[in-house]
Amino acid sequence: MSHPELDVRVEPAPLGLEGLEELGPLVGILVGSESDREAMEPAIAELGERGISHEFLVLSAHRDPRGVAEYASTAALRGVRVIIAGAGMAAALPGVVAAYTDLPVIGVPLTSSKSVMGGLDALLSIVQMPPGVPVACVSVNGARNAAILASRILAQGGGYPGTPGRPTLEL
Ligand code: RP5
Repeated sequence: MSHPELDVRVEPAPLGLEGLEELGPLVGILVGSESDREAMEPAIAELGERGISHEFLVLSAHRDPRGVAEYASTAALRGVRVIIAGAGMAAALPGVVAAYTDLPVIGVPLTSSKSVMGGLDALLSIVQMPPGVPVACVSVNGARNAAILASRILAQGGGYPGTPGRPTLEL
């Protein structure tokens, strides 16, 4: 709905769907801030060693909620099969991602230099998802375990043999 006299649009702009025709990697790694990058490098390294395709994006649930919604709601269409989301402090990112996708989401609570509880704050945030919106959670700064868990989820396949979209991985 719009109000021409005020020239104010009260409906949100549509989510961008650019790039949907391009096949994405199997695992999406998200972090809430550029300052989280170093803590998530073990996940990138682990997936790289296992030969599992992945992408890394900085997307904040609080500073760029529309970007998070766009990514999460289109990830499965691009072929992504598991999402790893690391965040510190209020650590809303894994939960918001899970709100927009049925893909398995693995949360990684991170220690932030600004954290008042050394990562316990992020841990409590990530594990306290409401019923119906699950997020798996590894240990504080457990990025490598998140990658290993993602690879084990992928190793289960996407359904019965021959199911369209089933990842053809040898792990
Ligand atoms: C969280 O706030 C991020 O995941 C990060 O761990 C923390 C601090 O972010 P910056 O202020 O360093 O960007 O949302």
